[in-house]
Amino acid sequence: MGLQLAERPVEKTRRLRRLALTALPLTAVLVLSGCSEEGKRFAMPEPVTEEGTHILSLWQGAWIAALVVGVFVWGLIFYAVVRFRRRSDDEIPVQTRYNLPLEIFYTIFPIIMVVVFFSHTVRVQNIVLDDSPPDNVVYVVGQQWSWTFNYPESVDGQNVYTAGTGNIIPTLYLPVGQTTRFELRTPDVIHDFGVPGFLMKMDVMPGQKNHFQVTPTTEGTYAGKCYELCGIYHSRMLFNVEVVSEAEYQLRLDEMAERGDISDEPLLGPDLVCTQVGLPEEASQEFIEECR
Ligand SMILES: [Cu+2]
Repeated sequence: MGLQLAERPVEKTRRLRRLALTALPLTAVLVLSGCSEEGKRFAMPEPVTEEGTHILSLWQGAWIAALVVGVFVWGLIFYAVVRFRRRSDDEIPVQTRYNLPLEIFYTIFPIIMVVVFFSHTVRVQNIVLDDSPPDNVVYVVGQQWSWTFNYPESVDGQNVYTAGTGNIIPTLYLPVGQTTRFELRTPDVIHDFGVPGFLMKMDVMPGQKNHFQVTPTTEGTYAGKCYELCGIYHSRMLFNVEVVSEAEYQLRLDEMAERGDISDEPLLGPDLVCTQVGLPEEASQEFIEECR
């Protein structure tokens, strides 16, 4: 008996030390990651469009709400574990079966949470999928295995375009401060058009006319990609986005026209979108020439 009593405080100290050793690095990681800009965005990329800032706020709000609830629940768990632990081998802790107020609370509270999350999601979705008339329209065509960007009625009332291939990464140009609508089309399988900096992506489906619009706020070059595993060379479906001034935007469109990348209508089908998998760059240029 005397031995047992002597061991207990030592055991307790050991347990506390172990708990501190686990909790300290975890807290340090949380606090330090919270200090960085990326930590404040909860690992989301920095938004470069007006719509992206709304998506970021939704993401941050959801994380903060989830963390507050998490801390509350973890607190209750630890409180119950410590407060109602078994204190000796011949004792059973108090066995409580029903607690009506508590049961009502943990039924109603999650419902309120779901309603709050849902209403904020719908609000942000309505902003992001806003259909008001845009300043520009770009027909984005996803094809195995690249992208074609069409700018209809943009140079002398005609369509100009940039067609990527499996070896040529195409660039999409967008004027800063203007709203551009992406009309998403594909002649083959389901792709998914997205740019991390926009915090937005959308499926590109055969027979389905999906669209969304963005208003870029910061000039710069951003990477985009296909987010849907669309086949064997899915990983080649990369593209660049250049957000430029209005003057440079017009200049880039004129360059496309000068290069001969001009047509009456946007190139939407497999016959007109000339891409080929696995060809070296010169060969694929030849292929494009032939195909025109
Ligand atoms: Cu794809």
